[in-house]
Amino acid sequence: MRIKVINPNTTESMTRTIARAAHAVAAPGTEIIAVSPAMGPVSIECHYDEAISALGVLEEVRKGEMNECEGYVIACFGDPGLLAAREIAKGPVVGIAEAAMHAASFITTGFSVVTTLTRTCIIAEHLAESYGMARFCRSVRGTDLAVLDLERPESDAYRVIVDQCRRALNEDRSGAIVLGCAGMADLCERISREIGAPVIDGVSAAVKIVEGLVSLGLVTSKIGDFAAPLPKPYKGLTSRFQPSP
Ligand code: 2AL
Repeated sequence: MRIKVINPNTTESMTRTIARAAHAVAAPGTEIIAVSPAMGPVSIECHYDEAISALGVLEEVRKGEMNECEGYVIACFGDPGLLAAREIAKGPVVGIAEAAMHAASFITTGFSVVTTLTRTCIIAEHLAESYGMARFCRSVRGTDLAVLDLERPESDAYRVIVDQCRRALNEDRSGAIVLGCAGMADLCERISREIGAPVIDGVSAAVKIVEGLVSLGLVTSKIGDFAAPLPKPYKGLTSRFQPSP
């Protein structure tokens, strides 16, 4: 089974972190293709970054469809382009925020998301609402770490994240932590050991969910809104994204 894991930002080092997390959980026989798009922001930390990065995600899904990919993971915690990707993919497409939140809801009645910049908290809160996960989500805690700080040892990111995880368990009555950025994937096991509670990395969770769906023979339903986009002219810069008949 071939699963394409798309890092919607264009930082290759973060794509390698994501690829390691995906390979670590993939079943024997699952091929992981981890990529970042050729275009787009180096990190995604606001609505604007998300809107622009969705184009790169869609480009990678389009290429994946020509390369016999059977499922996709969108490896950014805002799940940019998720619903649009489902319209152009045959197989399942899963975002890491939805994967992590759903996984958390199976193992606790209440989880906290620990994420990067405080301004991104609202994005995670909106997603929890739209995924029906708000009643499981006891808090979304920002760390004021920029996404690329996660790559800088001098940022002390690990300590800052662990501190917020502990506060989520103690002050918010959460039973598990959802990591709110794909760039945190490599910290998951270490944080879990340190805080003594389950910690969910969405990249690993999404890979296992896509694997499970593909094994069940399930594809994205083309009945209703995930049907292929209607062919029509797209003008200007967007013309290369024009849906073909
Ligand atoms: C993310 C993420 O997962 N990748 C990225 O560039 N931004 N999410 C976040 N909340 O900062």
